[in-house]
Amino acid sequence: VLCVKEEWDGCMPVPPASECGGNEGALGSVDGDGMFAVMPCVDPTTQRQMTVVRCATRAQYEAVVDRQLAAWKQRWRDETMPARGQVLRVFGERLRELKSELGTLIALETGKVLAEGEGEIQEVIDICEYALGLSRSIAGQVLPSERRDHTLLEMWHPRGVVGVITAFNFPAAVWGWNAALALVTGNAVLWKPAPTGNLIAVALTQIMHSTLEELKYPKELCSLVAGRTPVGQWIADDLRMGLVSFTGSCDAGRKVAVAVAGRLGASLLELGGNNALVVHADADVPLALDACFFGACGTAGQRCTTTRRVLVNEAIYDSFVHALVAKYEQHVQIGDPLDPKTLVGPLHAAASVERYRAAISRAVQDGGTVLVGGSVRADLGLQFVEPTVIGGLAHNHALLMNETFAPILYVIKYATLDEAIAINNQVPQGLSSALFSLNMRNSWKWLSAQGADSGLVNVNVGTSGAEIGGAFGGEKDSGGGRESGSDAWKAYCRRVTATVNYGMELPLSQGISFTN
Ligand code: UN1
Repeated sequence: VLCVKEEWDGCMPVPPASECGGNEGALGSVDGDGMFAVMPCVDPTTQRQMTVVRCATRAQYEAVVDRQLAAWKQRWRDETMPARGQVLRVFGERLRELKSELGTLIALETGKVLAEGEGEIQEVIDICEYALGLSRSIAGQVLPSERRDHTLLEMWHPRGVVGVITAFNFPAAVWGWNAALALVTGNAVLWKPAPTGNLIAVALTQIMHSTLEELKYPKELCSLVAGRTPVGQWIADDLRMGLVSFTGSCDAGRKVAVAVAGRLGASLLELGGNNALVVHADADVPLALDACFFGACGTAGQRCTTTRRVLVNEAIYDSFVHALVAKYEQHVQIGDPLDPKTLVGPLHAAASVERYRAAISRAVQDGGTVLVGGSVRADLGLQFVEPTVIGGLAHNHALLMNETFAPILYVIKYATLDEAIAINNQVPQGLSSALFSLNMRNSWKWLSAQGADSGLVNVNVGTSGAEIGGAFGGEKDSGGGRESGSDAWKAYCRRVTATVNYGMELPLSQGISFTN
């Protein structure tokens, strides 16, 4: 299971801290053949250590990137786009065959429920198919030239190696969006997964390696370096990275952005959200209730698109909140993520449980009321918590301005749509927003420039669960990057503006005459 081990045979002595990608990592013995900096892979349901993954050392990292660059120049940069698309086609087919096994591995490693684990693999399959389509359709353009007998063109070329740093909560799909588009546009991909998402990363990388080798390409085109923050820093600081794509918290994203900008590099940031779902007086209430339930409880509240705030119009506030609480009471099924009946698995890490506990006790201290949930379910395991709804806090209370990555939903009462839009937009993040209304004026206003200021803006659809066909990403502290569909592929390319003169003269632009 240790891909690093496969590539780096033999014993590796413990490297000095400055050269090791596992700063907070345990030092462990692997197979009794030496000491390594390792990361434990822990099942969040039982806290059982399943295995360990060795952290890359600085020397290993350097060698991996060198080999990637060589493979890229030799076999990938100049390959045709339809041929690159075939790699994604075959890879996607393999994933289709293994969807249930890979979905189960995600559930085991992250605590996500089975249906969502499989859904994530489906998302990778979908983006592979999307990339296959792009491989026959990506187009530059021909622009009008002001000079006679000249053609003005725009073309898109690969950037080189794309560093992809992913978060624990979508340990497969986020890499999939990045890798599929980066590969089809002609880049090599270096993946640093979250320390709690290493197993699915190893599995996907091995499937990608066998696909590449079967199609006679070097496997180094898609490499994996496991590690903690130092490995992410090496990627951010590395001039050889044509693009750094980072998914994670706003705080970590800010550090990556500064490091990459410091070397004038390109970054693509997909950071936190603080997403509101607005239920207007003219809403289809059962629809809004379902959307709220999935948006707030799905993935145990650990999506960047999770519904964190529900703004309810004063005319229906009491009845809506009553129905929402009843829905939680009847349908929240917490338990083993591998049991198909479970809707809410454990939080992925012990630290998340602490953050959940701290947010709820602060809310209560400051006058909030727990309407449903609110407790850690120690009877089920150390990392199980109840999805929680809290009322009674001001819309600009610190807890509602920040993202707590746990299933806590705050309810807020508002009077007019303008007020709801203002509350929706007052937070620093701007990833996803949803309005439930059957009124055309309200809906279009919400979607307009006067409306929600996030990257994803929905009507009668919840905040989470975006399809791959649209561009995915947010504004403000959510990072500003766009991944997945639409023209997100452009981020993985360098743009070339080319002018070709097929005439006998050399006219200068702007009509300048440079003769005497
Ligand atoms: C994330 O949580 O980082 O829209 C991504 C969604 C998913 C992606 C979430 N398709 O909820």
